[in-house]
Parts: sequence; structure tokens; C-alpha cells
Amino acid sequence: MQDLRGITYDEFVILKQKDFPQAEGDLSKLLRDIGLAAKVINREVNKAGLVDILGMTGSRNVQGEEVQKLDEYANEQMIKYLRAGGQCCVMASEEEEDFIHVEDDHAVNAKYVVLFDPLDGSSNIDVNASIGTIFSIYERISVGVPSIEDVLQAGNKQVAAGYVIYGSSTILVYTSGNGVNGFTLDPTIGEYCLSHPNIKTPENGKIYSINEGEYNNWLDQGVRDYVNYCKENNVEEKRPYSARYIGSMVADLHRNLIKGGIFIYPSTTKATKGKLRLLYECNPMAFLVEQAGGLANDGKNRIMDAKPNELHQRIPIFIGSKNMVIKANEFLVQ
Ligand code: AHM
Ligand code: MG
Repeated sequence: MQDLRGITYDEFVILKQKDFPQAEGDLSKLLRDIGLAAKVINREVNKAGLVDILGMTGSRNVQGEEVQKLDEYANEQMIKYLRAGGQCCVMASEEEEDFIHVEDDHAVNAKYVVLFDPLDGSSNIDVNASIGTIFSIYERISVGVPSIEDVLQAGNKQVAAGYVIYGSSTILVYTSGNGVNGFTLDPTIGEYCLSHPNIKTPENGKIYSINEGEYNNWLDQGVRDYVNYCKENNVEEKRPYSARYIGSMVADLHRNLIKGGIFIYPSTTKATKGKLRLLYECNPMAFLVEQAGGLANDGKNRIMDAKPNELHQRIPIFIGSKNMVIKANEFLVQ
């Protein structure tokens, strides 16, 4: 197979389009629009540490402009670039109560729906930990005026999904259903370059990621039993496993995707249906992880087969290395 390492994201997306002779280039354009929005968000995220110098959020900066919260800024950029690109007729965001119908003339016949979390893990901004943008793309199913039905599609109907992690470097990872590829932003040329071709997640990992402070609040005893299993000594199975939890889904999942591991956000007494959102957090991550050879379920049923009922729906999630997810599930079935 041709070694494409180093090729830019934009070139790669166009190259992959050739695998689908009927493709008209709209999805490629849409993916590039998202990449562009993420570059603009990345620029602002990189300046986050300067906020104290330039002005606190909610106050005025030295130019007398209102300093915006980064998650609001990220939301605006995603909407702006997706709207300008003209490839999507419907958008939905964690930051918006309702879905957005793009009514601009150039988007009237647009065939895509984009759901996104513009800046996930934003509570980590202040401490300079990694955060990310997550996106999920569907074809519209409505005829005529777009409707909520376009947004409430099961994850198994996604045509593409991905995330951008703003970390020690900025990496865009995406799938369009034919494997997973990662591109690192080279700030000197302003391009994402293929750095992680054909990502496969290890079937057996050694990392478990869960907010263990909630140990006593997990609704399911099986989750406690599984976590205790992860901590037990077992030379053959190379246990105890390592606990790693940043509290930023993109960062936790990116690490586990590369190194192998399981990420769990279960039902708790406070979040009885889990905390994370099905449509723009769990489904896109599930698509990526499955494409990389892993699994994602709610403890029993596949995340991508869940039927969405509302835009901001939550769901418990067990996601990551195949054998770890299977093992964790065994503890839940009493
Ligand atoms: P956010 O969308 O408000 O940023 O919340 C989602 C984040 C995820 O990134 C992370 O996995 C989770 O919340 C952490 O939650 P907790 O602090 O309860 O462990
Ligand atoms: Mg979020």
C-alpha cells in the first residue's frame, strides 16, 4: 500500500473521495470546513494562558472588546465555518438548545447534518490540560424543510465522525467508515499532516479510565466489581491495570485509542442515565473506536444502535479495547 505519511488532511480527504465514484465532493468539502474551524479554535485555545494578561473572560480586553468564554467562541466558529461552507442544512451543538436550520440560499440543497461538541472538557482550560472538538456527520433524511428527524438518527447511520484534540500538539482524527486516520497540525505550514495512518486500537489494554471519586455513587455494583478487578494483582493478565483519568473525554479516549484501554462513564446517583451525550459525544467516539477495532456499548447494547429521542440525550458508556469492554460487560450481567 502506498505510504501516505506526511500527506495533508485536505489532500487525503480528496484522495479518499476517489474510493466512492458516486461522491460529488460535498463530504470532502465539509470535512475540510471542520478542519478549518478547528484551526481557528486551536489558535484561540493556544492563547488561553494569556487570558489573565489580555483580560478575564466576561471582562474587556486591552482593545476594549468583550473577552469571550472559549467554549462559546468555539461554538461560534463551528457554526460560522459550517454555514459558510454550504454543505450542511442542519447543525446541532452541545452549546445550543435547539438544532439550527441553515436557511442560506447556498445551503438549501445541502445534504449533510453535522452534530458537534465545540469544546469538550472545557473545565480543563484553566489548567492547560487537553480539550477537544467532537463532530458527527449524517446525510439528511427529510425531504423539503429539514426537521428534528435529521438530527435524531442512530449512530449506525453516521457517514463520518471525528475529533480534534488540542494537546501538546493538535491532532485531527477522523473516520468515514473505512478505517481511522490521525493528522497532526504542523503550525509552521498551518496544515494537518498524516501522522497516525490506519489507527488500530489494541485488543487488550492496560488502562482503565473512570471518575473513581464517584465509586460509591455508581448505580451498578458491577462497575465497582470491575474496577476492583482492574486493581487486583494478576501476573499473567498483567494486572493491576493503570488508572488514567483526565476528565476530558477527547484526551482520555485519544490516549486509550493509541495505547489500549477502557473508558467508562456509567450511571451514577447524580447522572442516572450517565453524563455524556449520545449524539455528539458518544456516537462519534463509538464510530471511531469501532472503526479502530474496539467496542462501545452502554454496558449491554451497542451505542451506535441506540435510538435517539432527544437532542441532548445522555447515555452510559463503556468504550475502548475490545476484550476490556467485553470483560467489563461480564461484571454487569449478574
Ligand atoms: P462537558 O461537555 O461539559 O465538557 O463535559 C463532558 C466532560 C467529558 O469530557 C469528560 O469525560 C466528563 O465530562 C468528565 O466528567 P466528570 O468530571 O464527572 O468525571
Ligand atoms: Mg461535552
